[in-house]
Amino acid sequence: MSLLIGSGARGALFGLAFLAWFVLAFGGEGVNIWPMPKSLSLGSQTLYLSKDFKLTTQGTKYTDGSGLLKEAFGSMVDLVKVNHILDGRVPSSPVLAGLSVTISSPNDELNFGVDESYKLDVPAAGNLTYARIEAQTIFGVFHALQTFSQLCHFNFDKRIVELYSAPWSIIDQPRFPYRGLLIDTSRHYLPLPVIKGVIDSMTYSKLNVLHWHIVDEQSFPLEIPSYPRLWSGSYSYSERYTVADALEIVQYAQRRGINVLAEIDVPGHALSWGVGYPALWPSSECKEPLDVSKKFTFKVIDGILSDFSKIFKFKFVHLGGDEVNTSCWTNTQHVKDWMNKHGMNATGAYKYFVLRAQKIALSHGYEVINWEETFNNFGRELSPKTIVHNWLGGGVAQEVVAAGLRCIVSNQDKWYLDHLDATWQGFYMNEPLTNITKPEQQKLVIGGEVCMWGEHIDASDIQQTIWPRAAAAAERLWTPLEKLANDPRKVTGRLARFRCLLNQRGIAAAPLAGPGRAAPLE
Ligand code: CP6
Repeated sequence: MSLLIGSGARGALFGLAFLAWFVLAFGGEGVNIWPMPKSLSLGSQTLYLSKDFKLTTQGTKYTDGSGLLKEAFGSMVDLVKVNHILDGRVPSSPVLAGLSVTISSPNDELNFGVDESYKLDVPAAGNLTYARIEAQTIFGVFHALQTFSQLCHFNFDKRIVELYSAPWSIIDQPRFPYRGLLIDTSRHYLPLPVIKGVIDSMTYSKLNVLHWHIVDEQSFPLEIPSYPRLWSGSYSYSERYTVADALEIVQYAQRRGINVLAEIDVPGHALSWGVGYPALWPSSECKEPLDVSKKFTFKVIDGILSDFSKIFKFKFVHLGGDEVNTSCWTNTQHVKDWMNKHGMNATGAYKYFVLRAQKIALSHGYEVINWEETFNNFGRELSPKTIVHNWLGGGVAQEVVAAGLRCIVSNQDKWYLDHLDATWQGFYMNEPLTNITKPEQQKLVIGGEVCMWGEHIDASDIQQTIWPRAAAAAERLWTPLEKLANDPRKVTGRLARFRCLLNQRGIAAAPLAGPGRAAPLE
């Protein structure tokens, strides 16, 4: 008898624990959208997509002259496998006939701060009705299509596309205008199809900036017509990008609502430039930072940024400026003489370099992003348009916005994907506005970026190293603060499902955690 009571109590305890896990993991919400929209309501009816699922447009302002809308709709239809529906299998009712799209701005130019908001309404009952998307721009429609695709799933048993929990009413917009992912093609070359795969995967979690860290000390893979020997610093003839390749990436990204931020990291991290132009090295004994004393150095930077301005149309360019070790300058006689002549110490020469490079970029119509050391050393002496890119662990964002400059957050302890021991929970919980309370200062934090440095990854494992952790950060950057979970366990089930979706779409996203249940409670 006592045994029985005991096991009954244990059973009840187990039941309670299971319930607690279930509520935490799934929140009872039944919504499988990642990242979570700003606001939504849902019902309980299942709809079926017509085998002849159609796109129609309302209003006359947006003409889709560039075919962007048609292309995005076609991609969405492919994702949800409308073409796999078997003839005669769609039930007679309730069938969704298609999507009706209204875009209020005729402009389809992508740049920073473009309106990405949308409304998505899916009706319930009725037959051959249309779901409705309303957006200011085509880029809002792109996000709406991604959300719509996540309401659908292919039923392999019946061979039809089901849409769950109609009617839906979703109002959505991003919390931050800058939601980035860094890739690094200097440490390991990444073939074009791999970069395109990364761009595809970014659209699924609504990231909108591909930060292309193209060149660094190890290799210079990009063709620069103004200085055609620069790409002599590539690893090999095949590990190169022509101007046409770079344009192809930029256009591929743009057509999916993603801007490409190009970087040259100067004056440190630029050793490979001197393979083709050894005059850029202070001496053959020490080859970086770039020789600050030569006019030629700045002529080359001017040539690169002039060529960039024809390829990279994003309003920002990244000029690096991190990890500058000036000992090569102070140990090289002609550089030392030059610094003496101009009354500069090593830090002064570093500042001179950063500010001069900024002026060159501004002259080509760019606004400049620099890694945070430039702010830590030179503060308000930087161009007031500078965006400071955080990466060190110290929480510099607070000081940057207090100085009136804009900031991008990439805290290496939280958002560096090359740190393999950084968990998705840590990615989810990294709050860009930590300790920033004044609304006018909050606005200066334009967003954040996860960084996939390339020293230890290449084409073989980049996707599984990026995902699903980048998706955790993507929700932090997209979803309003009050809708974000305060405990990552509350989103485990939804994120686990999203990463399965990535797998189904051909993205090699890694499992959330070790063996067994997707996320252990403790
Ligand atoms: N390359 C460049 C890097 C890093 C940075 N800049 C880096 C530094 C420390 C870590 C990871 C990456 N590999 N050009 C710093 C912005 Cl832990």
